[in-house]
This record gives sequence, structure tokens and C-alpha cells, in this order.
Amino acid sequence: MHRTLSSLRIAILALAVALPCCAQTMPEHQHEKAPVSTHLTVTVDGKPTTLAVEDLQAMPQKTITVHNEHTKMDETYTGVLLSDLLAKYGAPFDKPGEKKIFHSYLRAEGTDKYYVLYSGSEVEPTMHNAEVIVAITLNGKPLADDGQFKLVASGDKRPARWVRNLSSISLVAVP
Ligand SMILES: Nc1nc2c(c(=O)[nH]1)N[C@H]1C(S)=C(S)[C@@H](COP(=O)(O)O)O[C@H]1N2
Ligand SMILES: [Mo]
Repeated sequence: MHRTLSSLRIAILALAVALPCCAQTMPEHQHEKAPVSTHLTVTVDGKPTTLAVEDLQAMPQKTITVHNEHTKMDETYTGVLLSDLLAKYGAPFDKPGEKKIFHSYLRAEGTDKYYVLYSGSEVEPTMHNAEVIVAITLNGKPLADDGQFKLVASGDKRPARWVRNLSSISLVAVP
């Protein structure tokens, strides 16, 4: 009898310790921390160029305000249009270049290896209404935990294709 009581006490104690820990399930929009991105590699025609945040700061800046469906907040991002980056590093969207863009996809990857695809046409503002930028600030401040670069698209209903801690973008032609 004595024995049963004390093991019951131990069981209750163990439950009391374990419960608050199990209750800490993460809200849907929260995420594991990824290593902070400090460089961005842009690859066009298999040729990689590694950029620092200063390289993007020196380019024309684009600001977009988007609604983050997970945080339920409006967020204002500033950075460089992805199409400007592609044009600068070998994929201009001009008459000779447009076929290449039409036949290519973009693979954008974060430091945690999370990656998403966009089609070439979808990131080209002369083709598509929504804007895709490589952001370097959020609400006027550096991105902090989201790294130095974050891919943000104004046309998506939820932020799943926004890539925090963006570390590489490749334009890949589909034969
Ligand atoms: N690097 C990286 N970016 C990512 C993810 C990820 O796991 N790693 N998850 C995506 C998904 S599925 C969502 S819903 C949003 C959520 O980001 P937030 O919590 O910053 O709003 O980030 C997207 N970008
Ligand atoms: Mo998500």
C-alpha cells in the first residue's frame, strides 16, 4: 500500500514536470533557427557570383509591402528586384534573352537547405504583375534572424516561398 502511494506520487510529479514542456508546441508560423546568411551566390549559365549585402545596397532599391498570412502583419521589405540581379549577372530580359527566361526556373535556397522554385517568367516584372525581390531590410531595419537576404514575393497568399536566410539563387534552363 505504502509502495503504491509513493509510486503514484512519483508518477504525478513526473507528469507535472513533463507537461509544461509538452505544452510548448510551436505556433504554426514559428520555425527552427537557420544559420544567418551572410553571402548570396547568384548562378546564371552555371557561372556563380558571390555577393555581399553591400553589392545589393549599391543597386537600385525596390520596396514592397506584403501581408504575412502567418504573422497577420503587414511587412515592408526593401531590396533588389530579382530580375535586376539576374540581368546584372547574365540573364537580361531583352528580345534575345527572353526565350532563355521563359525556358528557365529559379531555385532559391536558404542556409538551412530549404528551397523553392519560381518560374523565370514569374520573376520578370514586364511579364508578371507580382514582384519578387531579394530583400535586405524589413520595416527599415536589417533582417536580423532572417539573415542578410530574404526572398519575398508579393503575389503569394502565404509566405511559404519566401526564403529566409537566402544563400543561393540559380537560374536553370529546362531543355
Ligand atoms: N530558410 C527557410 N525559409 C523558409 C522556411 C524554412 O524552413 N527555411 N519555411 C517557409 C515556410 S513553409 C513558411 S510558412 C515561412 C514562414 O516564415 P515566417 O515564420 O518568417 O513568417 O517561411 C518560409 N521560408
Ligand atoms: Mo509554411
